[in-house]
Amino acid sequence: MKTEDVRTLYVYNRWANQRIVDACRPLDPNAFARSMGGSFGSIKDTLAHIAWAEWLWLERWQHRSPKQASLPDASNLTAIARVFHDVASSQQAFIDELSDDRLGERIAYDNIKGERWEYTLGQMMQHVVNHSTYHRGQIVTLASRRATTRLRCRRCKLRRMSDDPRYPIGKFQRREELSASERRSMIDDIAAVPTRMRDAVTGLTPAQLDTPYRDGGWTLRQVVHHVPDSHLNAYIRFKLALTEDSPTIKPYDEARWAELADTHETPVKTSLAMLDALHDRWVRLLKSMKADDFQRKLNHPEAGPMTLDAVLGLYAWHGRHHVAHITSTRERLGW
Ligand code: NI
Repeated sequence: MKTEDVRTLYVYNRWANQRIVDACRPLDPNAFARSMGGSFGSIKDTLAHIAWAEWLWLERWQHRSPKQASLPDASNLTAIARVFHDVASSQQAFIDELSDDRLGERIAYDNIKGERWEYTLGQMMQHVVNHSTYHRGQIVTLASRRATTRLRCRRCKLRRMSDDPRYPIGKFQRREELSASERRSMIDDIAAVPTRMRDAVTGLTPAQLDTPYRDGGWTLRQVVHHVPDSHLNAYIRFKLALTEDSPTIKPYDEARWAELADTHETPVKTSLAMLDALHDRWVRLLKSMKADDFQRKLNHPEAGPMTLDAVLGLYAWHGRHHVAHITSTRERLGW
């Protein structure tokens, strides 16, 4: 961690806090303070917790260990917004005096319970932003549970992302050519799917797996089995396009596949094992491809000609999309 990184991180943090405070302004005070489950229950208390934690850590950076476990006044948005403003000014003054050496300095403090802890200043400063990001995410979840308390955040598309349960991460945006770093990050997304899917279903009971992710939608079990169905096709499409000249690929009827008996009868763990094995080979193949290979095309009878960059983007989105069906259902139902 360098001073420059800290500066960038806190510019982002200030911007994100401001966005979330602004997004709360149109909420009526009842919706703002209503308890809806989650760590702190209401949007107000979650927001107050973020502001309090930023204040508390700022104190600790300066070798103080306050024991105050909440804000003195968190009665309304104006009071909380004032704390954000004051803390951000003091953080900025602190950051202006910062040096790379100081970031490595170890600071001991007593937490609220009086226990002694010690971290480097750099670790503490990074922690604060992580912590605020985590709870800002909770506020978005709380707000999206109630259509009337929807947060509007055009820049991060939060509103659109939480609007339609069919598209928890938004719709796929097709692009025919990707940069090398975009490809790397999409290949990483594909490589992560088996683990993310396993984490997403861990601890679910058979009855929970048989719950649809939305009214009239697939059950969570069908979602899990659909992903290897789809990704087996994807793997074959890549191999066809890499070995033939603009091959026409075979679409499949995903809805009818998801109704076949194996979808209902196969344990989820079988599909997780399929994903492990399939993604292992698929990711090796993707990592072996040169930039030119990603411009090879296949012909989709419905979508038309597509580059392998576009197909890569589609499946990087697709894995995240279906994992989010499960994680958003768990969040919504408090599982
Ligand atoms: Ni799908």
